[in-house]
Amino acid sequence: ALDGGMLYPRESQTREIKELNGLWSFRADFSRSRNLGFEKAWFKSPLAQTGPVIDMPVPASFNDITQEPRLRDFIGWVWYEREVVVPQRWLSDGSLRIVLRVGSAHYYSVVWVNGQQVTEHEGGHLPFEADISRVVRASPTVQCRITIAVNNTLTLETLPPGTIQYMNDPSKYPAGYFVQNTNFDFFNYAGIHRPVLLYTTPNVYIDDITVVTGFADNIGVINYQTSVLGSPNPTVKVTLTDKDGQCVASSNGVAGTLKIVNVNLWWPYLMHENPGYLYSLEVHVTAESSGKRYEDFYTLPVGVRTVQVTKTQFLINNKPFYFHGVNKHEDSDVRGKGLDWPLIVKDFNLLKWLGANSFRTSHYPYAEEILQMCDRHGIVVIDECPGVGIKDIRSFGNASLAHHLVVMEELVRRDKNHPSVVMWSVANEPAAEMPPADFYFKSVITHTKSLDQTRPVTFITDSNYARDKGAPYVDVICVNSYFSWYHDPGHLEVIPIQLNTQFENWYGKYQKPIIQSEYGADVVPGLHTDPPMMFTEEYQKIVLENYHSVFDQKRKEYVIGELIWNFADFMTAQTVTRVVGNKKGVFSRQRQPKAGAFILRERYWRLANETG
Ligand code: GCB
Repeated sequence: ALDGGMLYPRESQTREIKELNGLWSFRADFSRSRNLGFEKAWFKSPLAQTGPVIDMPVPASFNDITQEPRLRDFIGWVWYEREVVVPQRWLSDGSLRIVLRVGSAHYYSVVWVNGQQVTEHEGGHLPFEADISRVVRASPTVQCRITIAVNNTLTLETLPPGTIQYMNDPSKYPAGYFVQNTNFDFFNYAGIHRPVLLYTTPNVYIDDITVVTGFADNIGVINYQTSVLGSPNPTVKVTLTDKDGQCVASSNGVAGTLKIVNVNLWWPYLMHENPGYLYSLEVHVTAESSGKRYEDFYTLPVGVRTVQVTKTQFLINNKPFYFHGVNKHEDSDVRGKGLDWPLIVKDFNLLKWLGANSFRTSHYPYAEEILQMCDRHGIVVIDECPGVGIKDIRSFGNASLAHHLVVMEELVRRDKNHPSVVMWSVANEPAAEMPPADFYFKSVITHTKSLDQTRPVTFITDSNYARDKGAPYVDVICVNSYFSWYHDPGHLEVIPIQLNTQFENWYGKYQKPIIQSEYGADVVPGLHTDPPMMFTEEYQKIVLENYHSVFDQKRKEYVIGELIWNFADFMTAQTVTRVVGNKKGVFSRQRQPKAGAFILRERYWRLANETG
């Protein structure tokens, strides 16, 4: 079981936050062994004392910040460090916990405070934290030094998996070099990608909250469960307020049920005139512990909605929901995968402009800040774990599987309370035809369902329908296909028959609803030809139109969604098939529309009127 509930840090009457974003000192360990930092214990003294440092912004990927090719393509440990002043009242008040939290760092992290290791974490897309109260209080000064070493190496047992190759034939390579091979199509950006912060809680504190919602007629129901640590018998009070701040329900006890008369349900964007309705669930804990009185407050936004899958439909609040949306990446110029508010808000404005009601977090969990936006704006999310590129048979082994199960635990723990999240995706395009895929996906999907009984589970396949060994376990079939692109390049006329066959095969075998979870074509913005040729604006447009005509027939039967690949162009490794990245975006990497964006916009708004 995981340690702690990992509630998103929020300020309250009893909790404070201090952000540590901004400039950190930075050094990549270019030593031959790639291990000099550990050999010389760089965490023990200020980083600038053990060698040269450069400025590195946090959050951001480090890769595109400098002009150094060797840093862009670096594989191994990089070291981040900064000092922080811990407020005197935090230090002197022994009834407070001081917690250091990292939103995410890719891929493996070790964290020290004042030279003492406080935690380590595997996985590039989920948060981790450490109670550092004791370490900072032991220090004679209010200054404290935080050191984070991050390693981006991917192996057969990481998620996503990868392999390292050493090119060392001296007749070919004067210096020799390492390559990080992966089976996924995006650049392996690395560094501290999400906010780092300190926050406080009282010693008796709300560690976790889980809500499960439902409704009958106009009565909404919220079943809540809290976990309070630091006291064996806390008093828990829960109050629910609506958007206007009116208290609409309350309850006592660590677990309970709240009933809301005339409930405002949480609805997706364009399905209702008031999408993304959120209540505020305030948890108030009081307790006596060793003669002292403790009090903690935490407020969780809660949307009341249900999700259900039938043979042919995806139901939200008992109404058929059709996914007309996109696949995204956390990716942009300069900052790579670093969280960036202007970019986040721009992307939501573009989603709304498109009339998109949903996206998939291809191919890893996105920042919590993004899911909170989805909750508020009614953008429906298929929440994908970093199980992308599981292609090598050795990545189906026991160690890989065990880690995959833990990642699903971390993901469900983090995202279980988001109304926008309606389905988990445990993988993208694995080698699902290999014999071990059966046991592997059965295990991961069963485990995910045991962690969350309220949401359907899927993975995204590009395997043959007759040989896919994971498909029997999913609730919704999600299929990627690139007709007239990777197959029959240039032959737009093949799309209708091939897509039709794809749908009939999958539905015929499984009688489960289907989402077209990827389709698309690369466009170098501004390239035009007639007749349409690959990589032009015209070609993408016709690929889309041909796919859409088949979707329109099949959505009346069992196709429940279409997600374009991709929302925007994004960076990849350098290969012969990519021209400075993948160009299948309907927006450029700078978020300007290509011709395909206008096709989608017209379609999505029409679909919203027909299906919403
Ligand atoms: C896929 C992958 C996606 C790629 C895309 C492409 O099937 O899931 O990660 O970027 O195809 O453009 O090749």
